[in-house]
Amino acid sequence: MARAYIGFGGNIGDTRQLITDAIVCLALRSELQILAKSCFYQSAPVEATGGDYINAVIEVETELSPYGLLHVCQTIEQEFGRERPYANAPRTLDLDILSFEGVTQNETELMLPHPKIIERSFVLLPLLEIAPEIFLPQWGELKAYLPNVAHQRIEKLPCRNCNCGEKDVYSQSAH
Ligand code: PH2
Ligand code: MG
Ligand code: MG
Repeated sequence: MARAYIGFGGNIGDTRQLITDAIVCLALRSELQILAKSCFYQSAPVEATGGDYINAVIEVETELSPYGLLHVCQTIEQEFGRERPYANAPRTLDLDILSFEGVTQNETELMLPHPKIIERSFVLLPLLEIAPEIFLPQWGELKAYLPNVAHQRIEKLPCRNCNCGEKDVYSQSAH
């Protein structure tokens, strides 16, 4: 079993609902278990156009390979109406594998860990919420990079009766 982190983002439509629904789709798959989910964050577009994004991060445990998990993520993006007219275009839903156990690879289709983790507050904040001590060999402790992204506008949204941030919230409902 491998531990992986997946980032969600979108800025078209009711993104909070879309991310919630996408997480339910993931939770229904027998090949992975959701261990933790961050709160939702509203963030200014980074190197992108359009309105504010909603972002979140989840922690999963899976028997899938990195490409198997990528396939699952891309299938869900398609199901939720993702279109790719140009790079970093506004989107309904983006799922990015942020890290996958100890895997390091530089392949165009799937770079691991995601090369921009440490440059983006919309990834670092939700990721550190559910994995405060996360350490990646390439960069060391990720919390050390927070000052570098402090200028990027981001706000943690109030929760609506969810258990976000708590561990193991989905493990029972996943079966
Ligand atoms: N995703 C991008 C580019 N820029 N900015 C924010 N705030 N949130 C995102 O999810 C995002 C972005 C490319 O995937
Ligand atoms: Mg992305
Ligand atoms: Mg993506």
